[in-house]
Amino acid sequence: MEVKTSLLDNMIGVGDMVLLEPLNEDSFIENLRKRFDHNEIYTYIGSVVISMNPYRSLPIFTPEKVEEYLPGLDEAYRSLRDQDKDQCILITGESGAGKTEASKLVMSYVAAVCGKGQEVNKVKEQLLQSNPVLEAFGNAKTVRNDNSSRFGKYMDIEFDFKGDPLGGVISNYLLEKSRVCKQPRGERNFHIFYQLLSGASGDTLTKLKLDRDFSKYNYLSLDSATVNGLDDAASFRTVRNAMQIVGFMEDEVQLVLELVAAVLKLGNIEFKPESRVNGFDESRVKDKNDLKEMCELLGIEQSVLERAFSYRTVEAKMEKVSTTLNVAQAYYARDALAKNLYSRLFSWLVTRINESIKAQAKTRHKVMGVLDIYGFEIFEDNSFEQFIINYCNEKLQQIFIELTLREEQEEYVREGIEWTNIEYFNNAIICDLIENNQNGILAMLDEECLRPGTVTDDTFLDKLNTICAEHQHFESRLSKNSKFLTDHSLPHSCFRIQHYAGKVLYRVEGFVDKNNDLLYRDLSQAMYKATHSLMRQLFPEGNPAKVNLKRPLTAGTVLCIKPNDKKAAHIFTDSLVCHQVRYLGLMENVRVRRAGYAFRQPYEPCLERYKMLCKQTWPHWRGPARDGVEVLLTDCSVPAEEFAYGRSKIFIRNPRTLFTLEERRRACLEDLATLIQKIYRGWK
Ligand code: AOV
Ligand code: MG
Repeated sequence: MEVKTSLLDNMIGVGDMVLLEPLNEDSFIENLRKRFDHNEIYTYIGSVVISMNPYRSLPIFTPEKVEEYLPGLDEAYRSLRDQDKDQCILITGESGAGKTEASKLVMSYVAAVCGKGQEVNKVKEQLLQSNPVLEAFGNAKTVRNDNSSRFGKYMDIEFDFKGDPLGGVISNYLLEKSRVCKQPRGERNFHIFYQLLSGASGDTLTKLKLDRDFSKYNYLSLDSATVNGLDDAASFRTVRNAMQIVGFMEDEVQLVLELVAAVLKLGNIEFKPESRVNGFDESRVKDKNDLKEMCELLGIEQSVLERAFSYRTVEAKMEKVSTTLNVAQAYYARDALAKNLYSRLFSWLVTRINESIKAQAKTRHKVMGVLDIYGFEIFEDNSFEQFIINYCNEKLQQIFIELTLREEQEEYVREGIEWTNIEYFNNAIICDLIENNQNGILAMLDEECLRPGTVTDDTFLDKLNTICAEHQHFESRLSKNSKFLTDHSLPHSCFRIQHYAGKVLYRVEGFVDKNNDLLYRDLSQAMYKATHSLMRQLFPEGNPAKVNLKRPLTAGTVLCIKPNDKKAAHIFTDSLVCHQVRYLGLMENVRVRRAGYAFRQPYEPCLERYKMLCKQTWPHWRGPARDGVEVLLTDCSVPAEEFAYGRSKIFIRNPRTLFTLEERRRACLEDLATLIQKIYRGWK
């Protein structure tokens, strides 16, 4: 048996890096490559899953197979059901590495393993079908990924005590709304625009006052409007169908599509200057047809909107003053409105989906959270959006480090388990550079946006330069960090951050505006007056409710790796994989795991749960719980090297050991139940 296993390992590599001999970076990458060549895209580091993007569909993704191929998930699910612990699955990796596909697999897995009844099936179907809806509105083709997520998503799947799904809650973070108005070269707007124009019936389009031709719309980039392998018309039918399953009424779908159409119309409104006697140019709408149609779609009085594109009311010292908008300001106001309309529609969709899929609070037992964000991005031209996206990834890497490297090692030390420390790169220093309350980049940007006087992107950069000058992860041309003073590869108006996943050069142009994201009050008031029945909900005065991310305590992790930069199957580029293996800290992770223990539990609950498996501990153990656990485990003849006794907890090396105990316990309980029934029948 042993010989067979190692022969197999030679061919297709080992399934758990913890077992890899010898362990070094070369053998690590070689192992990934062997497995990739044999369609084995999952490899473990203890409970962490490494997933290699195959860029083609493999026959392993049927629901039945999912279970077999993702034992890590199985562990998360069992812990949730048996150990009564909330679970969280964090999915990380750069753009295009396969995070979103992995998150969908988690959901298919859940659907495959648990209960079957009619009610449960409906819940499962709704949870699964929320994906196509959110992807249509929140994903887009980018240079890195034809179906790139442009928002962060956290979904809690809620279970009852039997482990059947009851429903879910989705939270969304920071949709990249600037995409609505402008897309980088080679990229598209959100899928829904193209899907609607390609897939809707002629009748629907007429009602929405739309034309099938993409080129009629300013907001749709044309150089990459059609994407190989994407059938927008078919996707539109899928999305419509999914909306129906999730529980949208026909008229709600219509309302949503009206807003999508209104955004396209809005983009076509153009302005021209009109000279005034006082010498100022005042903006006027050029051709009123698009304005008129947009107002009809939303039920807004045309004159109200027209005025809001020419004037803006400013409140000063209890007085309302009306100032005129020039053409540039009018375009700015138009785009701000489009971005707000669309992003608020997106948030509304999430709220609406949550209404359908939410579980009955009474019966909720445990949750499994799945986090899928936009992956780390480096483009030729990086702006505010990349800055925010990369910051999110930096934070996620922090959580990952905390969970797998820092907390893990600290706990061994705390519990007095023999331990040799393993060094790793902690990116907390980069997070601090960005988020520090006093002089982090975000704080400085906010401060600059609030400062009276002339604020431009360059004044913001000056400010950054003076404060960040000494930070080793920050570089700019003006930086006092002399090594970069002569670095002419760094253009003007740019700064560079050494992120955990690579150096990124950001251009400051647009940072101030995008951070301000000003929607003039006249426009939000005009929207609030609209008769379209969603508008009042989309433009309430005051703050939108904040989403807060509560992360359950224990976590499983999926790390997605991109094998090549060509979005192609069968290609494994060593240097690219190696780079990802390094920045994700995978070698350090294997080292910690190898020396470590997968599970731990305080002595009391452990003894309480398994005491029935041993005569000496059942029904009561008199004495310290630690000793009881020792007696129990010895009695169950679990090998000594499987355990370590900490100060307050028992540490178990292999999760399988725990499952064996669980199975014995279940058998024991069943025997007990049978016995009780027999006695009961005897009485009758
Ligand atoms: P991402 O979520 O990590 O990127 P996706 O999950 O969207 O990446 O994957 C990108 C593409 O790779 C998919 O559209 C598929 O074509 C292919 N792919 C990924 N995983 C698999 C798989 N398991 N099997 C087959 N093909 C796969 V981004 O959202 O851009 O960060 O912002
Ligand atoms: Mg994604």
